[in-house]
Amino acid sequence: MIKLCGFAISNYYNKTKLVLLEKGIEFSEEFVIPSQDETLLKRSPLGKIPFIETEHGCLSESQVILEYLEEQYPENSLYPVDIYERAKCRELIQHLELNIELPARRLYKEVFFGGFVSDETKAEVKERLEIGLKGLTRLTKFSPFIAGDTFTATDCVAWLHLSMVSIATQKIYDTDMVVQAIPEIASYIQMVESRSSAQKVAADRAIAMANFIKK
Ligand SMILES: N[C@@H](CCC(=O)N[C@@H](CS)C(=O)NCC(=O)O)C(=O)O
Repeated sequence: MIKLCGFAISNYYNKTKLVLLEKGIEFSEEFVIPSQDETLLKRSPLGKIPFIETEHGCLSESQVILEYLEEQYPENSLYPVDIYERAKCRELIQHLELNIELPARRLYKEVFFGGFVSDETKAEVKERLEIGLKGLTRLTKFSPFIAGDTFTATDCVAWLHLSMVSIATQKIYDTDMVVQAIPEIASYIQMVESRSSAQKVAADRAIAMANFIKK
């Protein structure tokens, strides 16, 4: 059985968990905090989460994990049949991660962990996000799902990352840059959150967040 390792506050962990739930794959979870501990580095090369444990060994990097799960468990596919459409889903995922989530991540220290981000970094991130979000809207369909008429792996990624970026930009810039770029985002998020898989991920995330704040 697949073991998902990490913690439920991480959007990369939750992306992987949502995919496991959507595909109906049996899995267990192990609470693991990122670190440079030698035992962890043997399981995850940079000490990051998430990673999974398979019958063959460990696997890190959430997108690689998604692709592995799709190939190993082809039932309940989360990609379109058409090869070009599949690639378009992956193109959207790559944009979401490289051009939106990754720049926004530089704000998380202040948004979620009580740290401080310099004004220079905030200005740099804002510029990158404006470009990234504008670029994303040249690819999104919202008809009603992000890549077309079917729920795909891209929705698993978009729901988690765009929600985080929305929270982060509201807190840092006093404006929701996601809503500004994508007016239909609220109804889209609501639609994804009507799925039982997303509800489970959100409920577990709320518990993890409450435990984190208590500490
Ligand atoms: N590209 C990685 C990103 C994973 C990642 O950055 N995870 C964060 C938690 S959300 C982490 O482990 N951070 C600890 C660190 O950067 O050392 C993936 O897709 O899995």
